[in-house]
Amino acid sequence: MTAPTPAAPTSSGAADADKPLPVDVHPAWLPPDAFRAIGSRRVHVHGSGLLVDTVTSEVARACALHGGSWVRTGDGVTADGVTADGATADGATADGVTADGATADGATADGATADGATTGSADLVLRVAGPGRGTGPEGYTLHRGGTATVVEGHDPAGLLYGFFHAVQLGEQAFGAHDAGPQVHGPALARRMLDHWDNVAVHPSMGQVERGYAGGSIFWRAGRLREDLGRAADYARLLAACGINAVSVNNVNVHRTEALLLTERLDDVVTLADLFRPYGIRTHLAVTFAAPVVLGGLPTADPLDPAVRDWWRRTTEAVYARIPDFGGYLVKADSEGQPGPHGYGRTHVDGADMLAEAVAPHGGVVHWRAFVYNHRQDWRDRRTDRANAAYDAFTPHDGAFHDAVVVQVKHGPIDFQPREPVSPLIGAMPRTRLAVELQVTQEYTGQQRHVCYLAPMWSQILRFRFRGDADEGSAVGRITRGGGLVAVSNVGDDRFWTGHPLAQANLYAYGRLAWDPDADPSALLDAWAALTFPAAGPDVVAVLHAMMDRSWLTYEKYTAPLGIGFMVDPSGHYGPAVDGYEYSPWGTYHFADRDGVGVDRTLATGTGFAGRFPQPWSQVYESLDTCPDEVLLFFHHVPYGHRLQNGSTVLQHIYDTHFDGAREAEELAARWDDARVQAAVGPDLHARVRERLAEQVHSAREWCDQVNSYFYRKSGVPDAHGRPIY
Ligand code: GCV
Repeated sequence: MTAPTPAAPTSSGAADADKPLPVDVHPAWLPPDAFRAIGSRRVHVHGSGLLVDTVTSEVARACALHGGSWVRTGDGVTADGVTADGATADGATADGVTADGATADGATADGATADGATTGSADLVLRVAGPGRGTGPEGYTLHRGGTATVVEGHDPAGLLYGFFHAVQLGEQAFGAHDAGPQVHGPALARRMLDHWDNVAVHPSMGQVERGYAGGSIFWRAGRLREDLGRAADYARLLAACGINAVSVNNVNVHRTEALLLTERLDDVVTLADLFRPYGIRTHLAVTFAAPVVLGGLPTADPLDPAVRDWWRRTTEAVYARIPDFGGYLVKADSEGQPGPHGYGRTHVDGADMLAEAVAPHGGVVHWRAFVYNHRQDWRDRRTDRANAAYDAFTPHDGAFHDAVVVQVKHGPIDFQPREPVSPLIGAMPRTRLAVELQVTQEYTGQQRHVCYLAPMWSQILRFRFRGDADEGSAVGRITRGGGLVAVSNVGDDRFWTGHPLAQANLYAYGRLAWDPDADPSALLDAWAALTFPAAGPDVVAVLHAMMDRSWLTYEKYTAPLGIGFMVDPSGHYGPAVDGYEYSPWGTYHFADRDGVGVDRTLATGTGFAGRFPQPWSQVYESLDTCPDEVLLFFHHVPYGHRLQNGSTVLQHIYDTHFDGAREAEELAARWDDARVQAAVGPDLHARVRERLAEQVHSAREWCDQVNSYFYRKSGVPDAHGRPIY
């Protein structure tokens, strides 16, 4: 799939030609068929600017594919592309369209006026209407009424998102009249993906850190890729699910990657040019040590005037080349990355220095809160990694510059399949916060296992820090200040994500960032309808049966009851129950012959439960009320402790592991269905089948290792006498 770089109609009225899709790259949620409903109709685009050009280009491509016609008016330009009458397939006609907004015969094509005031005979009108009508930035209205469906963008970005909404609706966009214009707009202003892509192949982390889908679509072996067609296609896919910001390099900024800020800025300019037509701003991860490693200064002390001046000048140079540059992303004083602590300064000192450099240009600094002691003594039970970010950042609430967004991982540890929500998110009311999710499946099966993560993210976004009655304390509300961020899961794999069903995670993430209250099951429907247009209700039902609860299946056969980190330390795939137990990383389960879990209570433990406001502090503190799924995160209990579900901890571990392994087998059996194969195509079907075989194998390994471990520790057999080793 290769998207054209959208361009304004030229003086001959032509929009950019569509390029044929290379057959070997899967089109994800934008296959040609997804554009059938629009592309087979008469479409009128009205408005001006780059993003309206993009919409025009998309419409032209759709009409070229499906035989419809289009007209573009606005800003003194009129162009049309009536393919049905034998005109050129690239959406441009040779029928005498002039650059002055009128056709040669003095009337605009298709009955529309040059100012777009009438809809003429169009079936779909896409126009920029400007503010008003209840929309906000990037918003739009969609109205199925009269003879035409009308999408009106608040601004060109709104038109782009409205267009993709109409694509997603397909024929429904042209169905029965609705009650009136529906107003749509993003709940969160910044909807971002971070790439942990390295420019140079890292000796242990490779081209993409925690990447499970091949190489990077941006970088290859130390250089910007020559063929950036995939990056352009990616921009298009992202716009179609609502993403508007991308950071293009790993937060662990190594030597080569550091250079992107200065001598290799051209590469960033090139990527920004690819993203811009799809309404996506480009961000860059930078090293805090840049003044030293790039600028030759003796220090990176944020209070040193020469350092501040270096950042100011360097940032000016970036904006001179990329006027809409999004800003910097910084992992500082974290897992060995340099930061202000090295100079005796605070996070505020460091982040504000960068904010002062980007703010005059409209940029932001994403300052990550993933800060903890990764050289902990495992013998020391008082130090708790779960407390680290909370303790490091809450004293600074209200102190950060307005252009700083503190970026907080959703859980207090590190993207485990189950963690409580990070209490830091609820404890910084005077700071702009972004919540960070992980679409790449580092700890959730590495895109070898089916694991639809939207239900987990939805649960996080709906979590209310001050209880059910306080809607304003929901994570999805709090994050309005800074937006939602996630680590991307794509690579140069021809299915984009290694496991083709992992595409759904990327799509759903974008949609949840647009609307944190969206229903994960409805998002799966939307994704499936776009991605597999040939899938009837029976096949969609199979996808639901496989994916809706796949996160819970994964949880069942891996680490139990929220304890986390029983994963192989070398690659974070597969079981190693004690893999981290005697390590410096601060992730322990403390299993012994009597029990398991971490005491994080205020009364007798590390006090983590007390970092939550009421009611959660009390809910988590008490064994009687702590939810089963996070019990071992908060409490160290005997194996015989009875869960709220009535089972003992040990029997629950046995049961869930056997169940999980069996459910993995059921997934594989469901996929083996001729109707599914027909709907998704043999190629994709084969790839998923291959991954499912590995999932079944891996789930069995997890089940047997975890069960055997606890049986050997406790000496207590399974109540049902199933095989344990
Ligand atoms: C980019 C985890 C991952 C690291 C990652 C880090 C982070 O520890 O395993 O690969 O580094 O999180 O979020 O910075």
